Amino acid sequence: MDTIVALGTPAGRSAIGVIRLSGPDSLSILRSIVGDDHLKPRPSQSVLRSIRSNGSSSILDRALLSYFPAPNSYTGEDVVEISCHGSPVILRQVVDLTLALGARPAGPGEFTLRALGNDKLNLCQAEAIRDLINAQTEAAAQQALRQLMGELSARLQVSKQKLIQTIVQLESALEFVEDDLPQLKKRQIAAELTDVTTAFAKLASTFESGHLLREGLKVTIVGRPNVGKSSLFNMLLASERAIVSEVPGTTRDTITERISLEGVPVLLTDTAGVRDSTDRIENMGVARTRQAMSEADLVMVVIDGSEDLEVEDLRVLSQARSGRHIVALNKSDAPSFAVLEKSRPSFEARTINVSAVTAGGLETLRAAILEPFGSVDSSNAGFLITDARHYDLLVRARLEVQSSVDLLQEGASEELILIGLHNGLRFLGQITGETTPNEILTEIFATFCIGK
Ligand SMILES: Nc1nc2c(ncn2[C@@H]2O[C@H](COP(=O)(O)OP(=O)(O)OP(=O)(O)O)[C@@H](O)[C@H]2O)c(=O)[nH]1
Ligand SMILES: [Mg+2]
Repeated sequence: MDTIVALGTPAGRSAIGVIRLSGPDSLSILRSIVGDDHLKPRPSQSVLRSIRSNGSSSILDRALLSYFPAPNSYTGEDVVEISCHGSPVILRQVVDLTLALGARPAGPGEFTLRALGNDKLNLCQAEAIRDLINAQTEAAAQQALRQLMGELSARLQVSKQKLIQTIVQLESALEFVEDDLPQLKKRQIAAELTDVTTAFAKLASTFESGHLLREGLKVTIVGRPNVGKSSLFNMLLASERAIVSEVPGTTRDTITERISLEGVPVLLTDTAGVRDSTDRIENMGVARTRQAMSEADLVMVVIDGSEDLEVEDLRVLSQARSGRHIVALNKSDAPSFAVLEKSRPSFEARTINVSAVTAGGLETLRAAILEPFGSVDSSNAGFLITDARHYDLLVRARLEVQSSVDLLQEGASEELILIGLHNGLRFLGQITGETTPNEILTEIFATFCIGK
């Protein structure tokens, strides 16, 4: 095994930059760069030393050094952490020193891959570390943390145990009994396996919310000029981000900002008002509006409820119809709003009366954005499946076990029943990593950042 090195903190200036080494030569490399052959910091202690380039008397930096001997380290190998001043110039020089002494630049997630190889964590815990780092909202970070603490593995372990017990029973029946399984035994096994499939189905059903929490939603606000798109955008952002004015055609370009709705990360895009124009720049803006509309998970069509519907409103509505959309009927504070309400045709889509001026309807609008995507209860104590890979394997495991239950009830032979159970167990093992093929592992770790 070689020794790997990477910057554990983001590239760029910062107060402190941490360089991390893992592998058998970590300590000897550390000793070389501080020029002390006997240095051995205790795991619970950091020591302050000067780092010098090889054979030179000039100091590169004063740094705090930590040493975590194998196997009690993150990777399970000898690990060294060097906390330098966070200057990109210094960090580069120190990393280069370690490279000259035989370390190799770490690939994405390679520290965690080594931790996995040394059984410091299982695969879904490793993935949780990646998700924790990437989490865009508190709720998403909470879910990642729960997965890291082993909640998913623990839940799967219960079902795994039941599957293994059933497999043992069926296999011993195969070996020792000439006759078929007694009816009572069969019923018992069927009940156990049904418990397993129910648990899988229950866990898999949390994916809709979990996926939303992890990936978030793209929401695009569209409408004809001056209906209050930018005003609503600012209201949802709780900040005066976009320019608002009474001049139609104020917004020329798309503006995107991130917000959190019930813990779901939402990328909200304000767009240029859609109308036929002879202005070249405005038309470029409208083209961008169309693009943002086509990329959205949900389109919010804004209509000015204080005025009669215009042809342009109907045009935008018909363009939005092909995808998920809601209607924000804005300016509900205006006196004409109530007057027009009586004659206004109702819209096909979910319609919310709002006012960007009084913030009336804001909560309803926030809820309506999430409504089409199922209920997201990120506040509740439920554990959620957030990763499509886990979901897919759970569904496959459930189908396999279900097929075994069906075969059992049809009176099929133990050999046949066992196939589904072994497959189910294998799929579970792929979630936690015991049976994950190497090429899949490579694919998963390619999504990690370098230095983790
Ligand atoms: N009374 C009232 N006026 C509003 C409301 N929302 C926006 N306005 C006014 O409507 C005008 C247009 O608002 P904007 O938010 O700039 O409209 P827009 O849809 O972004 O317009 P463009 O960028 O030109 O497409 C401004 O004068 C706002 O103050 C509302 O809820 N009530
Ligand atoms: Mg605008």
